[in-house]
Amino acid sequence: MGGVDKEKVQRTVYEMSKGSKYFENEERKEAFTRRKIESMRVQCSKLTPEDISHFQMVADKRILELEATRDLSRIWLHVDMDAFYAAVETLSDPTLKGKPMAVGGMSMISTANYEARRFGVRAAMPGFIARKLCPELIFVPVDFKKYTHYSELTRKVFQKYDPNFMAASLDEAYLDITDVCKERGLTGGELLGVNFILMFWYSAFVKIAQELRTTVYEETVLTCSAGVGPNRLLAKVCSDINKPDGQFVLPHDLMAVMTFISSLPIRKIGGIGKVTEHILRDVFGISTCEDMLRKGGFLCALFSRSTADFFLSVALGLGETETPQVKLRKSISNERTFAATENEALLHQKLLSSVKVIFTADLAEMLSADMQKEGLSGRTLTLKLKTSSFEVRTRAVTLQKYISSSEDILKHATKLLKAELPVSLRLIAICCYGRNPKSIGEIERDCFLKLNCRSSFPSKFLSAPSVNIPDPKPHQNEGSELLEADPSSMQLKRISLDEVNRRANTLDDEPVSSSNRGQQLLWINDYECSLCGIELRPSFAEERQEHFDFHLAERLQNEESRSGPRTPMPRQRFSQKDDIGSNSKRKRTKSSPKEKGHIPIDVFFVKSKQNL
Ligand code: DCP
Ligand code: MG
Repeated sequence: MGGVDKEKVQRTVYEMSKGSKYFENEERKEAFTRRKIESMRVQCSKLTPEDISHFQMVADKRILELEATRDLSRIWLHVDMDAFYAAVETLSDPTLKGKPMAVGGMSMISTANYEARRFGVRAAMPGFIARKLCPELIFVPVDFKKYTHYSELTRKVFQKYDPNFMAASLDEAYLDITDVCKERGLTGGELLGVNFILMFWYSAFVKIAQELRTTVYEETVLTCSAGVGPNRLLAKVCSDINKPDGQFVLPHDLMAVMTFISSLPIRKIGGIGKVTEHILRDVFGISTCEDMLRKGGFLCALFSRSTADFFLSVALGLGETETPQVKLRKSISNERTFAATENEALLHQKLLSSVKVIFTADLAEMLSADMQKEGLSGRTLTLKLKTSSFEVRTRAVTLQKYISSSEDILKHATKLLKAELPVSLRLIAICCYGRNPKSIGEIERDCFLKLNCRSSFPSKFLSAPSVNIPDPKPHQNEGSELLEADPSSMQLKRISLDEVNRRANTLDDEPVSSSNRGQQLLWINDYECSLCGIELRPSFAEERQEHFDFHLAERLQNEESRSGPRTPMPRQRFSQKDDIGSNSKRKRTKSSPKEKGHIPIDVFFVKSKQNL
């Protein structure tokens, strides 16, 4: 946000959080990123001129292949409510209008209104730091019922424009408005290459976005922002440009897209977070999408193919254009953050008694209400826990029967939670989903269902000719091996140590992490899990990682029950997590004796980044 004294904010956050677990965790992450940057710089310096020119050709070939998948036939609109929780609270209490306010409490705030953001107050910031930044800050407690009510009102409006709209959260949705445009006499094909029609089309999109925002306001008295583009990735970037209460429409034209994306700072792209931004900037000097295309050779040389593909495709402004086939949700989840307590005795008491209230009676009720409303029942229950030292643990159980009542959810979730005690927690999330296994044939068909619209790609974005380019060099050193899960078959397969090290050149907390390399095979239309049908959008990187871990654990669990003792995993691969605390060490090796068949997922989890 403009006008924020960033230095002052950083200083205050530093002073206020110094010595805290949060601070220690941030320091650990930063040290890891610094080491990664150092090691990648060394690898870069070892590239010979021949290597560089080879990988540049590889990158150029890949750019052309990716470009061939560009689809400009759909029109996507992304809508995001402005300061959602804060705006809803201001509707309930108009005296808050114009005053800096935050929703949440002293331990954590969920969001802040724009008045408070001018002081540097932002979502997921501890309230006591927010108060230091803005002493006048008013705190309002979170009230999910209100937000759900207003969310439903907005969704009724979205439905008029796209009955299959994709809700990304309570306050955010993607709408395919192609049909609305057709109904109003506009289609994608007739616009390409004809300037005056393009202008007409553009102004029609502007009108539709404006009309939708006005209707949302009429129905809710809340403002929202919208973005229109040829795919979901671009539509989302666009909706942020004129926030709050604004919109931005990107013309459906290749040159317009390339011009727009080229100068875009990489951090604006969903999926490129702080760590990735830092690494790309400090190792390669990349700060915009154009830089990313130009340095494509280095990206192909140092990252796995899927990671390099991710970078190149976002640099081209490519994104999802098809609505996932699944209309009915097969999973449902809920998550809640609360103040972590470090006092062991207090904590124990809290977990045994008040967690029952906070988590089960409350959270499980919400979950169950949603499930029953949507006619959903689930068989797999997953519990995600974040400890006070920010370690994330995932525990899951697959039940004999499908469940949907809060009593059943409560019963099984409590069992999972009990197996973790003693522990200091700051977040509990539960997710329940059913299974909808698909055959490989179906998955492949889904993947090829995409309609591709070929277009001539401007050669100025390439640095080498596209003729007779050889395939990438095979990787040397096929010698030593480690085990990893192949998500396409859910089988363990052998990979070379060199491959592990190469994959280590993916990033820390981003969706392009090394283990996501396999995950791409697992997500149909980059949205739906091919094994169980759970829907998770690409930006839910952490959740996807956990979901992948869950399937891996499930697979290993089945294998174990069939064939006796588990295949041992290389011990050193857990080294970084083991540093987190002796408590977690103890937990990792402990399976729940009560919940037969449940083994903590972390036991199986292999993170190749830890081999750096
Ligand atoms: N939210 C949360 N914790 C976060 C981020 C958001 O609980 N770390 C909640 C509060 C937000 C709502 O989700 O109001 C929507 O999130 P957004 O990121 O869209 O943020 P806002 O709608 O508050 O603000 P903006 O105007 O930037 O969209
Ligand atoms: Mg919002």
